Amino acid sequence: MSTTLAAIGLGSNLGDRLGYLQLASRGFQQTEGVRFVAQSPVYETPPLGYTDQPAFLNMVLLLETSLDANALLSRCAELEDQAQRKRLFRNGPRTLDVDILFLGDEIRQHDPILPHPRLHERRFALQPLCDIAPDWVHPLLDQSVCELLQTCPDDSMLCLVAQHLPEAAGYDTGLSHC
Ligand code: PH2
Ligand code: MG
Ligand code: MG
Repeated sequence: MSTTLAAIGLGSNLGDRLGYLQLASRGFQQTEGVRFVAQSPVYETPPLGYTDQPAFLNMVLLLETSLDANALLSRCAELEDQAQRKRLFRNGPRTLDVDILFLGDEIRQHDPILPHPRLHERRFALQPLCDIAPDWVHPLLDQSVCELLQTCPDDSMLCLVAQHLPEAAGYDTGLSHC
């Protein structure tokens, strides 16, 4: 069966943020048709866009998958539901956001739009992606993730809070000194 490499962006800025990232990571590890390849470090990032909301934790997962774009999007939505995500308003605070950033070199104009339409404008997505897949070339912009990061107009300060997710839930990472 043919498989594709997917880059998945995770974000959380409500409640047990690290726990929600873990929920998503474990959820994908238990998904049929998905093989877990790599996880980025976890960063604390200032909210971009609508700024009157708490800081986010962001990270990226690399998955090898036989799922197509629609099936992968459904799985992302299921994991957001498991985190009791409430859609308050667009770009508002959320327990868990799970976005497909890349699915191989697939280009799509409809949900899920691929590559993610705002990936190249967002340091909170480009930095963790660059940590684990710097040479991945954006199929529309024809630049590597690393090059996109260097020219990214977003100059947010990201704070590295963990090299990887802790194994056990509820782990104290001492996020407060960020
Ligand atoms: N997600 C958004 C809007 N703004 N800012 C940060 N720092 N991290 C996010 O994940 C994020 C955001 C919409 O999905
Ligand atoms: Mg998002
Ligand atoms: Mg989303």
